[in-house]
Amino acid sequence: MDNKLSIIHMDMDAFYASVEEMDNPSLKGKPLIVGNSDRGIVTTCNYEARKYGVHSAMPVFMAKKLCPHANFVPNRRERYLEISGKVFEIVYTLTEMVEKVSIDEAYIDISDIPFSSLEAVDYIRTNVKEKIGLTMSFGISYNKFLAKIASDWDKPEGLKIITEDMMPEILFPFPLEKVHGIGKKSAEKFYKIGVYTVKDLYNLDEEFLVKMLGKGGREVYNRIRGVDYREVTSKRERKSIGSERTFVPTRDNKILYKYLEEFSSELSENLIDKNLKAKTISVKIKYDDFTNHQKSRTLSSYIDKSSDIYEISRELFSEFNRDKKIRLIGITLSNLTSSKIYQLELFD
Ligand code: TTP
Ligand code: MG
Repeated sequence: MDNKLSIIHMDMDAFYASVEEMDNPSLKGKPLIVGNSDRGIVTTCNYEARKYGVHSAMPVFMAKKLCPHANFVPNRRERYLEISGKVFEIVYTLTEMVEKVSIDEAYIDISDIPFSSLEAVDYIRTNVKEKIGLTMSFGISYNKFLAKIASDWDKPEGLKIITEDMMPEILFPFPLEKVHGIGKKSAEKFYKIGVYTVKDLYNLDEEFLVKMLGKGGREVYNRIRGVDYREVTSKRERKSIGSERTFVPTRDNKILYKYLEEFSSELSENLIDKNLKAKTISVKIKYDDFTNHQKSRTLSSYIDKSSDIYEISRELFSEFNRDKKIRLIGITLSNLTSSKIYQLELFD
């Protein structure tokens, strides 16, 4: 597949309602509406209830009018958070490049991992279904805006890929509010001048959009032409594992290599124990004068073997200036990924 299709948007299907059905299977097969009390609003509903026109943010009393025979259950936010955590744990075993947008939604950038978007989607979908029991939808594209549009394409259990050659026509039928950067208020301004869909918007020039939307107009102009430079930003700290030791300052390579060898085998065991592999190796040293120095290398493939770690850390170590004695040496492995995904049969 096209290498550039490295952005995935994932979104759980009818999230709160699906958790309620999972915890209480007798709710399945009938309209289900989740929301607090009669005076509250609907947080979500299952797909059966959507057929009656019920949707998120609608007052519960109105949902009752539209679909009186539905089951109504109150929100259990703690439970949804717990399940959300489990879903994201699975996603994080694939890559750290995950930008969580809400309790059930995230962008994933797979350009750093040796899998295609389709393989990544299959891995997440299969694991979430088997280990948790929920379904989700995915969009794949070459930027965030289009990946998000795609994940909503054929929910539930959807998968849609938007490629460059589909642009811009694929967006033309959409209502304006679908475009990131156009809220309800701005949409209404456009309706007044007869602009209802992305197609109508497409015919307007950039300066006019700036006049209507302010600075954001330029971004909207680009976005509907398939240009969106926003990056997937992971808030999660990068995981790493490491070993280091401080000792009587020395220049003796025999001692220093011995440490590297020891750490390599320690770290390799640690990786294998945790079902992880690493892609980045760093060697750090502290000289006798207490200055710290570090050399790193990111490999083209993931490793977990002691001999590989040792060989690369020796190479990195040889790059240090050796005029001074060394009082600390250590190896750190980062850019970790779950080695379990290597065993997974991605496609039958
Ligand atoms: P959504 O992903 O918007 O909706 P959903 O997962 O229920 O359904 P879909 O299959 O269309 O994705 O929101 C995720 C959860 O967030 C939803 O289950 C309930 C909650 N939520 C609210 O509490 N208030 C709201 O207004 C919306 C839209 C969602
Ligand atoms: Mg959802």
